[in-house]
Amino acid sequence: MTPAEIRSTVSSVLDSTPVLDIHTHTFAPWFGALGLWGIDELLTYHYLEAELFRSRDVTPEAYWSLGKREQADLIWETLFVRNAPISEATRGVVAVLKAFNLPADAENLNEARAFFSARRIDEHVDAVFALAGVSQVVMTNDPLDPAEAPCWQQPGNDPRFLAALRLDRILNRFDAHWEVLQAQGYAVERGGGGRTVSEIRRFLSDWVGRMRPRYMAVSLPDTFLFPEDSLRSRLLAEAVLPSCRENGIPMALMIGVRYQVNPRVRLAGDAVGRADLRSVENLCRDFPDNRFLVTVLSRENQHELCVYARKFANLMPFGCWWFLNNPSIVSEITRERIEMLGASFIPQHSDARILEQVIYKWRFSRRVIAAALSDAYVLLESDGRTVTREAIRRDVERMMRANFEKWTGCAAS
Ligand code: RAT
Ligand code: ZN
Repeated sequence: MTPAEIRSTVSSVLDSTPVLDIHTHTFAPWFGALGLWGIDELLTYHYLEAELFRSRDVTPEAYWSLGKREQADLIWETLFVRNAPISEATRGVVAVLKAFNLPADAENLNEARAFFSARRIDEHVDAVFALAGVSQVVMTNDPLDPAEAPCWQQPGNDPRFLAALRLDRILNRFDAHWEVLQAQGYAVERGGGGRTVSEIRRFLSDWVGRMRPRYMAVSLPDTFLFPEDSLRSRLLAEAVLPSCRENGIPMALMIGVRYQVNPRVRLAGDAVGRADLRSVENLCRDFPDNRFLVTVLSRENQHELCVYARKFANLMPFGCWWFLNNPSIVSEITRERIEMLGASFIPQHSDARILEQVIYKWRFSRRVIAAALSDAYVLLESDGRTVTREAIRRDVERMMRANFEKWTGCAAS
C-alpha cells in the first residue's frame, strides 16, 4: 500500500470497528437520574467549570448557588459566546452539537434545550453510541455511593452498559465508610482488625454477584505505595486481589491524583502528581495470578508504565486519562506505546460523565490514534513488510476491544 492508502485504510478500519469503552462515568437508563445527558449537563461538566473560573469574574461559591440551567447559560456565554471554544473540552461540546445538527454559534441554548428535551433516553443511547462508534461502555459502580446503591436492589439488564466495581471509598477512605459497612451487616472494624479482611471479601463477593463487574477499580493518589504499612495495602493484598483472582477479573489501578488541591471548585479541584511506579512493579511481580489494568495520570510516568508492561505480561496499560486526554498528549503517549508494546495495550477510554461526550471523545481519540498507527504502518512498509488491510484490522480490533475482552476473561455481551 502507498502511504496514502495506508492512512485511508487505517481511518476506515478505525471508523468501522465498534469500540468497547472500558472506563466511563455514564449510567444505563435503569439508574434513572444518575445518568447525565443533554446540553445543560454537557456544559456543566467539571472540565468546563474549571475553565469558567479562569475566564469569568465569578467566585465558585456564586457559581454553586445558581441552578443548573443558569450555570449552563453562564458557561455558554463565557466560553462559547464571549470566547472562541478552542480548548479540548469546549471544542467537544461544539462537536456534539454538530453531530446532532444543532447550531454551535447560537447566542443562547434554546434550540439545543428543545432538541434534548424531546429525546427519549433509551433510543437516545442507541443514537449516541452509533454516532460515537461505540458498542458498549463500562460504568463506574460504587456500592458505597448512597445515590447508587439503592438502584442495585433491583438491577436492570442493559447489555450496552457493563459494570465495574469501584473501590475508592473502601481502599482510600475506609475511616469514613467502615460504619456504613458495619450497618450493612459486615463485621468490619475501624482499624482493620478482627474479621475486617474476611468481611471485606464477603462484601466484594456479594457485590460481584450483584453487579457482575468486568473488573474492580480504584483511583489512587500520586503518593500510592505498595507494599506499605497501611490498611489500604492490606486490604488490597488480602481482600481485593484474592477476590479478583477468585472471580477471574482484573484490578484496575488509576494512579496519580492529587485529591482536592482546591476544594472550592469541587469535582474540578483535583490535580496530578508523578507517582512511584515501583508499586506497580511490586504488584505485578508479587501477584502473578492477578491481571492489572493500569492508567497513570502524570505525563512523566507514561514511559515507565510502558517499560513495566514489557516486563510483566499481567500488566495492561490503558487510556490517556483526564488531563492527558488532549490531542498533543494522546499522540505522544500512543506513539510511545505502539513503539514499545505493538498492539498489546488499550489506547483509550472516554471517561465520559455525560452520555453524549462519548461522541466527541471517541471522534477526537480516533483521529489521533489513526495518525499514530498510520505512521507505524508506513514505517513498516518502507522497511520491507507488506501491510494489508487484514493486518490493520486485526491490530485495531485488538486495541479497541479484544485486549479488554481477553483481559476480563469473557467476550463482552
Ligand atoms: O476524569 C474525570 O472525570 C475525573 O473526575 C475522575 O472521575 C476520574 O476519571 C476517575 O475515574 O476517578
Ligand atoms: Zn474516571
